[in-house]
Amino acid sequence: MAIELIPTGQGPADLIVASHRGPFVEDAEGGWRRRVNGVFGAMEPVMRVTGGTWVCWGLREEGEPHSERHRAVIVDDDEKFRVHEVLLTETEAKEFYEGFTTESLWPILFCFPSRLQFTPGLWDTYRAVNERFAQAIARQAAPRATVWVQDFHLMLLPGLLRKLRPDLKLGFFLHTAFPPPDVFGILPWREALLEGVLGCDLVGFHIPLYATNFARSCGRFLGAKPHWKRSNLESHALSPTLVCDSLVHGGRTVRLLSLGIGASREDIELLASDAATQAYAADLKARMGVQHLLLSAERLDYVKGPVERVKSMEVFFERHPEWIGRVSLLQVAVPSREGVPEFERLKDQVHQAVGELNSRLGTPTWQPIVNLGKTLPLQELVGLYLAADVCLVTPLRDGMNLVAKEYVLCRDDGSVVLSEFAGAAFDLPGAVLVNPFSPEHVAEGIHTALTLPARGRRRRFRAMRRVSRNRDLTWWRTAFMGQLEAL
Ligand code: GDG
Repeated sequence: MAIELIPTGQGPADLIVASHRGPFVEDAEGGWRRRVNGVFGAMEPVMRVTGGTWVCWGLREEGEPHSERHRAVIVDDDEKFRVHEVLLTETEAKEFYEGFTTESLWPILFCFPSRLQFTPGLWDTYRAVNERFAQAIARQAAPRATVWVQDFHLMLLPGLLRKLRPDLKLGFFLHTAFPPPDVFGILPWREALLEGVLGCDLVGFHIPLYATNFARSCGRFLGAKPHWKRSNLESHALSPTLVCDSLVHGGRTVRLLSLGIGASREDIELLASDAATQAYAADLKARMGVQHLLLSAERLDYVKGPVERVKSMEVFFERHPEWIGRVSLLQVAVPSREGVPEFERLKDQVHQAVGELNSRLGTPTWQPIVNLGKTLPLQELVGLYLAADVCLVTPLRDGMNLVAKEYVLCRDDGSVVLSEFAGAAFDLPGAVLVNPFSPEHVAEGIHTALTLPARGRRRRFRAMRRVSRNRDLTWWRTAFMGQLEAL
């Protein structure tokens, strides 16, 4: 798909999607490429269908007279939607993104309080950026327009918008996990963040547990009144005993929705059925020269557990030496938050761990792990899905995890070894569930996946495929927007 962005005038929009950044990055030659990230990867196909205006942050050039930039997105010669950038200076962007959201919000939402850092002043930047978004949206939204806010970077935005434009219909979707109140409560700004989200009419989460945790925090810190129901969910590491579908706060009712995001089925299936992708996959499998290829693909991030996964591979080969020389893991680690010291250190740790394992067990013709520290074109990634016998998805915690769902959409057979702490574990019943904190447990999960009898494996795969096909991105968008419009 050829993408072009051209400057255009602003007009009132009936649908506005807001996220911290936009889906495209300009390259050195003035062309545009897609940003690799679960949120943008999901919302761009949504906007191609719905149209509307995507409000996000852009970087302000030195001395640039305007504080905002408005462009039309042309995909294959058709205008699909608009992108409206709120321009931040480099310092504002750094403090907002690498600062507050990365060092304070991210570790708390994923339950890693020991990684939390507080730098004085960053909260003020976070609030100021949310205010700038609110003003930009308030100016552009048509009367009674729908605004759909994405993710934790903009938690204050709904509350600010409700004050500026009470006529708007406001939805919010949290793409991350949401922790129990004991962990969320560590944030000194917990009340303001929750108040901000409760400015919405509808708040969406991937799974009921996150909605439950959010509602408990709203009850504890704001005195909001959640409406509880006993859950009839199957027993699972992520199943709460009580679920909440609405809460009352400040005289208003806010609906909560659990709606696991699905993969962009048309885009993925189209690439998987392409003869060039299939030829690439067959060639890759032959060149790797192993009986079974394992695949992991993710942004390089500690929540995805990349170092723990290398340890699990080591334990796997120690406990099952019969697989040495017959199994390799191809690990794609897309650079993420480059320049942030914590993430740079993680890259070094992964390289070191992979290097040590490869030099200890590898041979001139075989390596336990092949590590690719770059972004692949989507077609190549789909080629890897086709080539891999097992998809290894072992985040320590994950909101959903689309890689698992995309892998399943590409194939008729295969296995997914899946962390029981990824939202996807709730949606993919046929996966081999593992505890990613335990290398022994993951090692046994990999062995199980490789030795499942063919009939049982196909039955499990069919169960996952049914869910991934039926609850794809179109289903998710239609369900969320349908609920929001109905309020
Ligand atoms: C958040 C939450 C939640 C991966 N490698 C390459 C590549 N990818 C694409 C995949 C997939 C996406 O990136 C990653 O999806 P995740 O689900 O892992 O998303 P996160 O970035 O962690 O984002 C997550 C998600 O939001 C959606 O709500 O599931 O839990 O953390 O789509 O295809 N794409 C390309 N090259 C790669 O090498 N082109």
